[in-house]
Amino acid sequence: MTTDYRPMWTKLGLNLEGHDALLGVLGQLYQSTYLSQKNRPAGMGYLDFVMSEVHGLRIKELEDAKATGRKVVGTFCVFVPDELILAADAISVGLCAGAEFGFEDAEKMLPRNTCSLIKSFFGFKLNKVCPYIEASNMIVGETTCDGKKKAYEIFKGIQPNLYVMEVPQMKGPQDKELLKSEYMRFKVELEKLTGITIDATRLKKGIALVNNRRKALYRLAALRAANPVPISGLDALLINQVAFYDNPERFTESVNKICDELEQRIQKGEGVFPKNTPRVLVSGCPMAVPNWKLPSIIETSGAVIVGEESCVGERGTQNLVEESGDTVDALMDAIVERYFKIDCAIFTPNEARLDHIKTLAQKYHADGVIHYALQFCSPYVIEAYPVEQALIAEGIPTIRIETDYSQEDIGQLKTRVEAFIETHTCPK
Ligand code: BJ8
Repeated sequence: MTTDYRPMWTKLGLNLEGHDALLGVLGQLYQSTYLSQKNRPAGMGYLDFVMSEVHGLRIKELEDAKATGRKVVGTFCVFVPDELILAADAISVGLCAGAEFGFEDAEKMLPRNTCSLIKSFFGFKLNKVCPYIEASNMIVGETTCDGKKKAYEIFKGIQPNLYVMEVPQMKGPQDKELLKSEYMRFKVELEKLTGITIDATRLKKGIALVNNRRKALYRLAALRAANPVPISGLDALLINQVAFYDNPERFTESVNKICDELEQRIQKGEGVFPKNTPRVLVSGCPMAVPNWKLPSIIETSGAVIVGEESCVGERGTQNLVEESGDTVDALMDAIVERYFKIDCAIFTPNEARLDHIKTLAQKYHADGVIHYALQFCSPYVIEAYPVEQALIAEGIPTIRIETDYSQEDIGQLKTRVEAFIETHTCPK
């Protein structure tokens, strides 16, 4: 960053010392994890730029938009429909945090055995180091896992503009009705916040914007089926992570440019790793920036990641919203229809997720699946067993990994991942 953003950060109420420390760690980690990779597509330069300005230029864009009367809405879950936020001419930003920062403070309010993702956003808030939280006019929580649901009750005390949306836990007709009523309630809340009435024209525009972003991400995902793989799993993960922060039009255009380049690579038989490198699908909890620990271990252990069954990945982007409706009600139904299919582990039963994992493993020609769960995340830790059984039944090798945001288990994880790759994935 060349511009001095300190006055902006001070105005947002950030703790500059803590924020400097966080940016320092983030910069070093990015250097060692991302910039050290070989054969990266040239188009990743855009992502490098976005990351170098993630607390700078993007925040300035948000602040400039706010100065013209627009609002910023921060979210923690892919159940919160960006379509509605955009239809209200607001800006949506993902708030999930992926760094072990401020955990000591978080643990004064939360039990130690809370998942790292929750402790991280508490740590960021308590230490005032996240400009996205501080720039948000409204923050949306949801009743997904028990950890988040109960943590939001405490979070509300330090973040008064928190709004909580109810998310069903089953997939019956009454659950779909609940989701629709919650989306209608959210629509009213957004209208109150922005002073804009969400009509069918605005809603259609919001739907098209988000669908286009999804289509670009599907295009990217499909290209990873090639052998050799044209882009690393780390870079593909970063693209999926940045989707939550960036301007949707600019992001979509940049991803499509990267896809053009990847198509050329495939035509020329060029890959980021040699042909026949063992291929792995990662499945499980979402990975927020800068949680790159496991992907980095996998891709420095002789394998390439070819897909993510994750909310920062294909669980979050699968299925488009039907765009043909002409009334607010029809379009809201179409939104509900799409989001109701999300197969997060908070649902019971959750057979659809098992099918999705098998489909992705086949589609991307994965030699094995690494199931990733954050420690103390009951939904994903418990669902790891049925996932494992479903994959074994299909003859797909799998391993369960449970970890957190600390760096202490890197050596142990690397040993397990290397053994898995050596034993279960045979180069084709
Ligand atoms: S739709 S995965 S984004 S809830 S890791 S906080 S589940 S204890 S993040 Fe998620 Fe929405 Fe589901 Fe996706 Fe709880 Fe687990 Fe922590 Fe988690």
